[in-house]
Amino acid sequence: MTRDKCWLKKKIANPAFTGYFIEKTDVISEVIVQEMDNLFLDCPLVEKGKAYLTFELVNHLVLGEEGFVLEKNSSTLTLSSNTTKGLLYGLFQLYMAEITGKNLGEKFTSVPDQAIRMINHWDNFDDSNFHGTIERGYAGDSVFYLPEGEFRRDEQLLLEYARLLSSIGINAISINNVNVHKKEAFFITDKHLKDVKQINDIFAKYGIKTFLSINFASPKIVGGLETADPLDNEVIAFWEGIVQNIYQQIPDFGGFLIKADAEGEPGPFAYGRNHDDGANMLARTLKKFEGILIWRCFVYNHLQDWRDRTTDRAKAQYDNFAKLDGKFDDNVILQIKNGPIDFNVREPISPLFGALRATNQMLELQITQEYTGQQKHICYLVPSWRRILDFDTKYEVEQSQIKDIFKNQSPNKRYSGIAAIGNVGMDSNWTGHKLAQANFYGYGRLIWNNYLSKEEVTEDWLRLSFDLSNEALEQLAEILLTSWETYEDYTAPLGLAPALVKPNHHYGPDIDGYEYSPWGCYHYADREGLGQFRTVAEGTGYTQQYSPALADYYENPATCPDETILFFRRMNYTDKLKSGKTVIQHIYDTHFRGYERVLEYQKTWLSLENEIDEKSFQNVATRLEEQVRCARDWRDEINTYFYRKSGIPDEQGRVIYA
Ligand code: BDP
Repeated sequence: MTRDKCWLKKKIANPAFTGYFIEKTDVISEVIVQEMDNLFLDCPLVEKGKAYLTFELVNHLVLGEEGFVLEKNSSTLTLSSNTTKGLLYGLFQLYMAEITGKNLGEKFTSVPDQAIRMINHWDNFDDSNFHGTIERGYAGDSVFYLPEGEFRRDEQLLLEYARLLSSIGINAISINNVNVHKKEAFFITDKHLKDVKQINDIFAKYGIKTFLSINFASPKIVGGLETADPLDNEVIAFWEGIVQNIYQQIPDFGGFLIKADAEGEPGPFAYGRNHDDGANMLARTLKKFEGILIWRCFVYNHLQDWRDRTTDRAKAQYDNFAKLDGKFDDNVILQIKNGPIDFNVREPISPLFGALRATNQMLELQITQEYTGQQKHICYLVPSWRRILDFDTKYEVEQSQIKDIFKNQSPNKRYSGIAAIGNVGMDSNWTGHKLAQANFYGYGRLIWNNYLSKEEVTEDWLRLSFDLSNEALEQLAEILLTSWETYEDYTAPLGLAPALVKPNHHYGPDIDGYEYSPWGCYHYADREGLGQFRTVAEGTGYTQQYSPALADYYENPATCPDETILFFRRMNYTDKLKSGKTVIQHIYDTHFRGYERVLEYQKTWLSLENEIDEKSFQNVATRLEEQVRCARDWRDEINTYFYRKSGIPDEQGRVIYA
């Protein structure tokens, strides 16, 4: 399938750019030579006055394994790094600077802020019904697996994907769903290792490590044992054999990712063991091959009784893992979702961040828009990730912001970083919605450089993707940069997001869909008010899982911020928020505002027909029709519901009492 334009497919149009003359080819790898061709071949090659680009392998401590320097010196540009991998990153950066017209100055040094920068694929090889699909995927089938339940083996496609990943600095990837179905459990065996190796080797060329998601019950499913007890000798021997065999065939294999004891996936709890028992056993088998074991903290009881208000899903991860701090081996990494529940449009930060001081840790974000419009709605997530990275946990440590915690509080800094669930599939533009490509691109840029502004990332992507007038660029940047809050406006205000959405597929409103279910996502609305019971004074005491300063901040109604107030506490409809509005009026106003904004986005987009390539224009225009329809549903269902519950009319008389 031919792929549409994406950020690596633009020709350098800058008339001042005269091409590069490469020197010192002896230090550059095959892939760099290829990329010189791919990226710079189409530029006007004017022999005279051509700039020299030299590559240098150096030995500069500050650059680490992946950093690079681009230095200008009269007519020569020197790209240096300690490794060829770093040179490759520098080359991509150079290309992007040429396209966006960015002046990198006389000397530009770039070193990634996070050691591991990963994409997790939730791609299904076999989930009994839907082969080759992607769990929570909205861009077509998997790039790895065919609908017939086979590996796709499309080397060209995977190479293109590897290039995209590498160009934004991704250095690790897991290639199968964390919900590991029966056939996928056999990925770790000879039955599939050849195919895994093919994928591994393609990504390795671009400096990307391949990981497999594993099933904790593999000793039973694959090995035919009676048990998967992590302390059982036969189980240990089983895993040792499996790992030994994998590394024999794929010496540079990354390691395993695992979801255990969550949402029905097997784990150590079944044997009366804990997560450190399970994780350490696996990690020890990987250790001598320098393999890593990434253990997810998304562990909670999805069968809780809604009648029992003392059980709180939000508390589960901290309760399960904070007490295990320091008990994990040094090649185990705990991977923690940004919020305590799931990937809702807005949640407070998981209280595990900052609480773990002696455990390698990674943040887990979600690029695929499971809860944020499923790549039918424009919802640009970089502004939300920017806020997450900058969030201050208020622990009394030197650097208490989220972005600093992973490396500072992981005993083995090389084993810390950020992962996210990817959003690509077989759709010709990779992400289904053209503008969702900006989430993929922005994720990589932001986790490489945790200090980049959301405006800069946005402008870069727009310049790399379209040929826009300055005015159009501003208009599109405005749409992208406001779209996350717009989505929040017309869906779930004040931290109510975990409730209100349609159960299972998570698209569109269903206010009571989760209300009397075992999933732990409730709004508790009655005729007086709504909101969770998570304070000490009135509820589960979830607030106390934060640092002392934040615990007080969230506990106290005077300081708890409006944006997540109903996540923490119950309020009456007539209570005033910090904005001065009543809760009910806020709900009405945000829903009307959100919908109006989507209409404006649509108007703006349609006015840009001449500025956008035909395919992308139609792609977004069609999806905007659906966004308008869906936003209207959200607006009217939420507003009418709360109007009926509260009996309080909208100050402006807009709500339909149908
Ligand atoms: C939820 C998804 C579900 C995933 C789960 C996870 O709805 O499909 O399996 O998270 O992260 O967001 O494991």
